[in-house]
Amino acid sequence: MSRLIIVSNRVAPISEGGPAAGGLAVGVYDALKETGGMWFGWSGDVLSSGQPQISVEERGPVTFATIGLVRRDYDQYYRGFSNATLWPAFHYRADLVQYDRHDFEGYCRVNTWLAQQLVPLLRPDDVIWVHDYHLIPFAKALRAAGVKNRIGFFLHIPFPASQVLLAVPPHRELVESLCSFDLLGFQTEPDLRSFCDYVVHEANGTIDAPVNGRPTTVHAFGRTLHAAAYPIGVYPDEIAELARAGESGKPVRTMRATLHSRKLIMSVDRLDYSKGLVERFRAFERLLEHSPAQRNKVSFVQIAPPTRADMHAYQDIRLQLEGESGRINGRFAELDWTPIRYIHRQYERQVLAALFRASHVGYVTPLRDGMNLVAKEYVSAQDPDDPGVLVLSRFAGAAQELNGALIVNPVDIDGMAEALATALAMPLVERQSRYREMMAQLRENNVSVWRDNFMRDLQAAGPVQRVRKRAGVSLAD
Ligand code: ADQ
Repeated sequence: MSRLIIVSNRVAPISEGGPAAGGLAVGVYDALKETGGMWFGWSGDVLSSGQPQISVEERGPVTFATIGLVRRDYDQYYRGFSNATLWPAFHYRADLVQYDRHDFEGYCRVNTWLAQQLVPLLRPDDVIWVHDYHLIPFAKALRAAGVKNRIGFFLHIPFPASQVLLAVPPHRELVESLCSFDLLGFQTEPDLRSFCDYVVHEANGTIDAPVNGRPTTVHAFGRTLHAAAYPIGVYPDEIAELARAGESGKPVRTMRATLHSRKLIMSVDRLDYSKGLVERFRAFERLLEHSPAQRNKVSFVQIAPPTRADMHAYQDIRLQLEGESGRINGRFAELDWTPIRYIHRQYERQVLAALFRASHVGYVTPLRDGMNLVAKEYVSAQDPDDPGVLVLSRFAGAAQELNGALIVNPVDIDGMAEALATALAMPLVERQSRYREMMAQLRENNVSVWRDNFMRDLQAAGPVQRVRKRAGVSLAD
């Protein structure tokens, strides 16, 4: 049987049940621990001297193959092009895009180098699944090294509309590189449409209409490949079990004791400007402003561990949030009540699940998000007899599936404050029916379904075909 080789920028140091602030790590690990296979990528170490060496470690059914990065590579590939150019552009923040040609060269160089490190570990029938925006040129680099295996790519973040992608100077090279994969996976249909739109209108390619739910066939840059939407899921029943088990644990008991029967609004995100935290804080403030009856009756807990803390845009958002939470608490707090509890820590998955279950509202309002697993985890963790309500941004990929949520526009502060009020007052029968609808959807499209659908289509996609055009006819060789 073929081995599954997962390649991602960061190979998560995941211990079973431990904290993992990052959706890719959670989704990929859940998918891989069932099938077994190898997970290859950056160890997270940055070396100030010496040559990085691969370390290979077996942990149960998964082999972890990791390697460090030298400082220059980290700066250009990771901090530079991946996170100062691609991340803001793909989250529609063209205003935050920084571009340096040398960083793009470094990004391509590191992709080539990582691909060369992987080659000796590969077997001829391995199936290779590459993840996320750090590794767009990876298949092209593997092909240049002679690798003939099937190679798929899944983008965890949004794929932007063409006009936004054009803000990234080497947009054409990026899309051309994507076309070296055999199968491209996106989180949602709108992301897939944006990609196809670029292919047709900016790259002179063509798209065949999809047949019977099979992936779309794309012809571009002299290649034929396939593309489809594969919304990533969670294991809802596993999360429900974790939440039940964690309910009697100390963190939740302490939280309940300090709430004194007040209602709880709960948010958990990596601290990132794409997550809409400032707007979210202001909408909670608007709720308190317009509904005096809610004062001292509701607390908002925001858990947001800092990430990419060595980048300016992340330092800025952190300062801004500290200012906002201080200002709002100063305005409304009383001797026995702090309206916003803003916490920078990571928590174990069980503790988070139990906190979700103990809360009345899951408040998930990113400005843009590929999927947002927190929204799915929140619903999964609820008590079926007394479920909380999910308030969800229409710009999270999850909003395409979770019809039972109260859908909001994250820049509409009044609209979000109204949704919070509606959620806090929602009758039990309505909460239960919304919960049941969402839970059914989460069970139907869990993380195994995501993995199996992608793998089925990758196996069927076959190795990438080079297409020669002769007298208007495409011939595959
Ligand atoms: P992220 O942007 O990291 O993921 P998300 O999907 O919400 O966003 O996943 C975050 C994960 O980290 C969740 O599983 C959450 O429970 C966990 N987490 C967050 N804060 C934590 C904390 N304080 N302690 C412990 N765990 C914490 C990227 C994309 C998303 C996409 C995922 C998966 O940006 O859009 O949904 O990949 O594809």
